[in-house]
Amino acid sequence: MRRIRANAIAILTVAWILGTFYYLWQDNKPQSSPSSSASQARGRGHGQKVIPGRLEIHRDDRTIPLIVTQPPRAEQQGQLLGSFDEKAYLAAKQLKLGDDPYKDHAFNLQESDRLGGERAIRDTRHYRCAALTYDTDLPSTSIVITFHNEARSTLLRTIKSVLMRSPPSLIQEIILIDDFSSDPEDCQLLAQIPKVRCLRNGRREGLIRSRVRGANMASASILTFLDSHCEVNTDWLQPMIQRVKEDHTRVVSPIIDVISLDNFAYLAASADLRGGFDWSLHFKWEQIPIEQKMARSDPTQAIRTPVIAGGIFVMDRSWFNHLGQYDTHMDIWGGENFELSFRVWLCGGSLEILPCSRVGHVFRKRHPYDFPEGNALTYIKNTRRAAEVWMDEYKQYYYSARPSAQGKAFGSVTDRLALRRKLNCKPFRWYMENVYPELRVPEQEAVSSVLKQGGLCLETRGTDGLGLAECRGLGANRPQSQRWELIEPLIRQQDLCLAISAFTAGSKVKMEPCNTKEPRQKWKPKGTALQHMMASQSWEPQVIT
Ligand code: UD2
Ligand code: MN
Repeated sequence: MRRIRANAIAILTVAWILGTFYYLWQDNKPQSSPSSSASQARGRGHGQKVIPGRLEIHRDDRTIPLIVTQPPRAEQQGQLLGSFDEKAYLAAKQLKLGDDPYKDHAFNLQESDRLGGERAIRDTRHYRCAALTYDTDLPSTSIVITFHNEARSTLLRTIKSVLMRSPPSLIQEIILIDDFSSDPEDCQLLAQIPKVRCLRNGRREGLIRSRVRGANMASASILTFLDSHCEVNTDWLQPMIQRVKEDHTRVVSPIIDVISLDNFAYLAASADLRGGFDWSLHFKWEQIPIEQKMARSDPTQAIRTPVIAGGIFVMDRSWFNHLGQYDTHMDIWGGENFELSFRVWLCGGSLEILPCSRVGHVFRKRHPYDFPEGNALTYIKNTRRAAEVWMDEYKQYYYSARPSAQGKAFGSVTDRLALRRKLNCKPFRWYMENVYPELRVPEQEAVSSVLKQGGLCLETRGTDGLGLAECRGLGANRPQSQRWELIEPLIRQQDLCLAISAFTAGSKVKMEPCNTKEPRQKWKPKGTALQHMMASQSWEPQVIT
């Protein structure tokens, strides 16, 4: 008996070793034709696809540090750029000796120019992304890039990286909108590149109206927006078009990698971030909430995001038009990303970040261009419009966080409110509860009170017990157990909330972990009393602040 067991263990061990070797060999097998995208496995499965020159350094949750995307071979260059003379274009505008390389663009122009029209960059995706496959009949896209006095080298790298690192069949056209840059020649010259069209604004419009102009002349069914100082990475486009093809109401963006404004190094951004904001409508990157992070078993999965950064995203053209494009009364820069994000979520769509799509962007510390109405006033006008149209009663928190916005001109929002009604969009409360529950309503809004019934005060006892007792202390001397925070619709004590036990008459109240989605925890003030919002009976303690 013992020998049989020993034999079985030995056989299993050998099988396991062989299996491991086979797996590693499979993963490491060289590919026959390195650059052929046709060699990609078909279908949407997770079929084994082997990457050219891939080195076997897999560290889970890390990117592969040793793969760089290849620049195109010399013979491809001709086809890529047609009659466009890259050398002459770049040479015509060079930094003069002694000039400050940061002055005109708020990044180091000397470093950018040194790189020229293209370069190899590191493939920053999680290694599992390379094994994903996409439909072979993905629809093509019109790329829309608006620019105002962009540096020649960064703009050309944006365009060339798109042409080099996208399957040609997916690029219908690249539409450039020159937003009244000082030199009209950039637009004329770049339009010599195959697939590139360039429109020049007759006056400065800002990025919002410029993008709408670009979108209106697009001929593909899908729109892709890019800033004018990006470099797209390997297979950046397919994941985004795939998601939009599967559901046209999705608006998707890549992980935005960082191109250093000083030395132009291409740096991988964290894959655990999503877009968020504070009540002053200041955009920030934030960690994915821990529960969502724990639930993510597949690092290639889309990440739901409350807002997008704004510059780089893919959206179905009909859906963009149906939802009202952009608010074209917003000027120059800023706020349009909130307006679009709120509108998409509230009017039936969703926003996501796709970790398998990576695009580098030069993040800057200041605007290198002027704002005709001033930077601050323009940002206030744009964000006020977003708040007035979409934020309902929550706009009060925007005004408290940005008091300077009060009384400032923002024009009429009648048309946008009509659009919101026409599209039958949800209230902002829905967004707060379902999309961005992590955005806390400011604490100062909380009223700390006692809850009185029949002359006695409601107090917590132990971990979740409740009872009525003699009221003790006044103001700051009031004990914690009798101190309640009313943050509509919740009645809180730290992380616990007052809830009814059941929706039946006479049911008791109890304490449980706060959850804004839990109907048993929802209360509303009614005169000096509190009433449960859903229950047929009402439990009405007196509130004394
Ligand atoms: C971020 C977005 C940007 C936009 C902005 C908020 C990313 C990577 N970038 O700011 O796309 O959503 O937030 O409004 O998410 N431009 C014009 N006309 C102007 C001003 C700017 O065409 O009057 C162009 C500019 O050349 C650039 C784009 O608009 O291509 C965005 O401007 P930015 O790069 O200064 O904005 P950024 O990246 O700081
Ligand atoms: Mn930018």
